[in-house]
Amino acid sequence: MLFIITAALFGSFPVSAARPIVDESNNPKADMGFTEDASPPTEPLTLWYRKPATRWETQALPVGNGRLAAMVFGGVNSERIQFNEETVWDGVPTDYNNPNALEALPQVRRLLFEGKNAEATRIAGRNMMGDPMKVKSYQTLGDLILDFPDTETVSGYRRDLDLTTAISRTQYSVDGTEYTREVFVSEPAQAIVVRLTASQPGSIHFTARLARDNATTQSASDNRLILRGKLGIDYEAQLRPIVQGGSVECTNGELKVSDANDVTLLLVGATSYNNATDISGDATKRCEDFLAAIGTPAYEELRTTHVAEHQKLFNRVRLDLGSTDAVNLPTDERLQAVKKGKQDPQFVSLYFQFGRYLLISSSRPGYLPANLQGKWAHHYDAPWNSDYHFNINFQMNYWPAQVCNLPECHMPFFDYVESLVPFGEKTAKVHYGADGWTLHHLSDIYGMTAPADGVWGIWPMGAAWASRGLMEHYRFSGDKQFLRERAYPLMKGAAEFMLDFLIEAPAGTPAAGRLVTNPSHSPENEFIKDDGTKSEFTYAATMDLQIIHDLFTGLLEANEAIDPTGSFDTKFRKQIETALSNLQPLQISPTTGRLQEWIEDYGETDPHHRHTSHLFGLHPGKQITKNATPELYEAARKSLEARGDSGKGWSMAWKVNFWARFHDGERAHVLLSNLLRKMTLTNLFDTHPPFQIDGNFGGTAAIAEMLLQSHDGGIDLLPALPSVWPSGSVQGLRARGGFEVDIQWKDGQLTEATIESVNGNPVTVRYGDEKREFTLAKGERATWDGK
Ligand code: FUC
Repeated sequence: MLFIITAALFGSFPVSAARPIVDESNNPKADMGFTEDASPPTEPLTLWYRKPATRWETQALPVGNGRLAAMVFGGVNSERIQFNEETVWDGVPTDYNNPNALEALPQVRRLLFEGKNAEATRIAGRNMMGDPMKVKSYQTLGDLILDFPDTETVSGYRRDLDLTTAISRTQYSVDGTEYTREVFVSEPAQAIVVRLTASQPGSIHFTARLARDNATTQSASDNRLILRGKLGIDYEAQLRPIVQGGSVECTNGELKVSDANDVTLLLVGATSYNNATDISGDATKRCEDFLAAIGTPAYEELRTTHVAEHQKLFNRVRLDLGSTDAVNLPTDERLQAVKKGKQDPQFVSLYFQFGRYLLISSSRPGYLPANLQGKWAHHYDAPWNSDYHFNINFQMNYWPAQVCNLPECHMPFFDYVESLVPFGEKTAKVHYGADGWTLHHLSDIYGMTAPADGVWGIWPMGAAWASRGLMEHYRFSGDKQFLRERAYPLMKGAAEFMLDFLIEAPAGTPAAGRLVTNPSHSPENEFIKDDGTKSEFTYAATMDLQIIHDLFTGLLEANEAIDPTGSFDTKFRKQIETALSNLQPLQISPTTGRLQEWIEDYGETDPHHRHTSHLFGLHPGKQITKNATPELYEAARKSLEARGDSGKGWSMAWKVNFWARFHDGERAHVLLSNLLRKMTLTNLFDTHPPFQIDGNFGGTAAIAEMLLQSHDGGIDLLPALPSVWPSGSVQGLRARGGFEVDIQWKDGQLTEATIESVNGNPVTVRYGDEKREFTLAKGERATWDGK
């Protein structure tokens, strides 16, 4: 019989400040003697484990719908589900610009041209930084804690995350009763859904509470739990239970469920954030509206719509690199084996699909883009604020979006970058007296576009780099309306800034008479001058020249695509052509044969520095390619050799992409193995440490880049296939020009590829030294068989 006591009679009343979060790492029961009889997954795209998570960064499992995110621990006596809502950021709308900056600019420029780097650094540090020059942190929304009756007799424990359904499941038995918990974040329902079932009726007993520092909790009518608080924004979470059987009490901020047959918990969250200048929304109403819109559907209905929505995106790409019996091991044991040198190609496929899963779960149309931790952060003061870093990390998050067939997931990046334009226009004016728009190395959700953190933040290249993402969307999709209405204006604004910012290098400098950037950095790296002094601050760092080349050539490409007769935006096109021909060219060091990182052939303080910025033109850019610029290509290879094979997670992921672009499958695989062995945590998150998601995304993109490239005037099939993946197949990758590509190979040789044309463009396809031309109508497929 259904017997539910509601708190409706008592109405809604505040009870207490939220109690502290349970830290499972201090819970001795978390390590109770779990038996090892959990069965392997039937689906190889599942992460699974034989023990609950004790540590957030390394073990808990991520679920998300692009706006909400959660980390599931899978505890037996106590479950912790930490959750996020994407706009829970500390801070308030702020004008970060510094009115003193412009006045200092000419002096700083002169000093840098004169080689007085230290003095330039001092003056720039005092006058040219944003005010304030720090952003505040993205934060957790809270924890959902479920406390169960204590037990020490658990058998058959297993927790997992099925990438194909985006559901995390915890299963175990206590005294003959099997318990199952499923957690997912539904995009259609805009809720975190927790489902508790048991094999015996009336066996579900637990208390639930919401917890967060500096928040209050309440119990409300219809048994809702409410968590509420304020940073600059107001934030709120509401949990509503749907209970079958047994009894429910909801008092003092605690929900008590006894003797239930099954329970569904719906957890919603919202803030008062409307946009970067308006935080006057109503968080409470938003939560109530979310819950009202969901109603009281059957769990199966919620689950089915969630899975269908996820699979619409996830199922587009399949990757088979071969398998071994390691596929039957729990994921932590597999990772340990990989760390010891086991070749486990299916683990690489799992890692690849995990990256796609993370993008689907942290970046959906209509919401903010994935930040440094996607949307997963348990902190109040996250590493690097869990913000948007534009000097590689943020862009790297989106490297897999197009090629891995998730262009919808790229949309939040475009929306966010566009939202920064008015702020970037102001920064361009106030800091540089320039037209157009600019942004520096990091941003937040309150319109930060000024230089941040320190003098290394005076790097006004962010807008130019970010707007290439929109051009890439056009290249892959052929969407001319998008090109004309969104990509072109954004790139044009970034270029208008550059036209004003570029300055002719004076006589006596190595770049005399050429257009250069000043001030400039090769992000976060330092050089040694002939007199032994060190500096990061300079003019015409190679990366700047490559980013500008990429932007200007991208604009010319866009201009021609919009109107092949050459009559579109003619005056501006000519300005770009002139500036491009006057831009300081890239230089090859006469002593090392490497691509120079700086305007002079300086010494390096850290030859293995994590940033390899001067190879931007090799990847993600396309200025340096095997076919078009063979000399620069060789010089870039020497630079990469010198940088070595180590680095932080994102840095290693970048190097896999570089080696793939050198068509060196063996070396790419060495770096990929390093990424998996040294920089991958038990839950497959990339570590910086502690956790930074760009390594996952960069790694996923790199695996695709090893199998398919399309940046060098055609499609390259299997350009960097390592010998450890002798046979396999990939389906559903996308190529520039508007193609979907399936590839199969055996004994290290291509056996068949099909290229489906989405736009009816002609295409050159290459495999090794062989080259074929295809002219395909829209929807037509060409087949390349291996013979
Ligand atoms: C860049 C990197 C750091 C870190 C930070 C978020 O500044 O140099 O390693 O990834 O971004």
